Amino acid sequence: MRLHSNPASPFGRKVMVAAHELGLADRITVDDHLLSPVEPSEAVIADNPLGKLPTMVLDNGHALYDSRVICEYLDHLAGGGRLYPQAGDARWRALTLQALGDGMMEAALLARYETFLRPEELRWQAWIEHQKLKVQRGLDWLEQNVDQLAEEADIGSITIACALGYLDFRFGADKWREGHARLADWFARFESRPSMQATLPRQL
Ligand code: 99T
Repeated sequence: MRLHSNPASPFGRKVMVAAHELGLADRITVDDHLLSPVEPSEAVIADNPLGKLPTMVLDNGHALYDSRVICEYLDHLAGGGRLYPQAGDARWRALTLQALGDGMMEAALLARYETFLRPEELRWQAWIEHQKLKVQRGLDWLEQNVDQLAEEADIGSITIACALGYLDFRFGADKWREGHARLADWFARFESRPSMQATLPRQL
């Protein structure tokens, strides 16, 4: 399997953390790309019309995206039900945590594109602030509900951990740990997992 990704992408990290947890990482060849919405990669677009990372190309040539579909595919490949609790509450909880973590990463990424990518004269401060407020509300909710986060890896805990790792990587100055001590403790434990250590974000 070939994965179009980027070592800075929290969505790409989510896929690789899942792969490490499932014992599948060495079956994936990673192709790193530098791209943005205004400087897309033709190689990625050839496999995914959205031009987004991560995109996985299977050995039969079929492409899978986005990170949710790829993670579910990997879980299936590893026998199923490993990262996705099968029963009742635990399942809906893990999937909803995945949605929260993905949403926090999307909001953080939109705030980053607005500052880093958009020409200065076109920047919209209220947009940045409201994207960051989504992240802030997510952090506040997680701090209050930290008992919902599994100590073991499932699709919910992996996604939230990748979102927090992305905040450290791109928004360190915002000091998300302040006011979120219980969440910070959970993250410190989770981040020590070999799967998280093997996928630390870096600039390409
Ligand atoms: O939107 C684009 O055209 C380029 N952006 C991406 O491909 C980002 C890279 S993170 N990926 C996504 O937005 C994927 C979201 C999707 N729902 C999923 O896979 O779950 C780059 C981070 C950074 O450079 O800071």
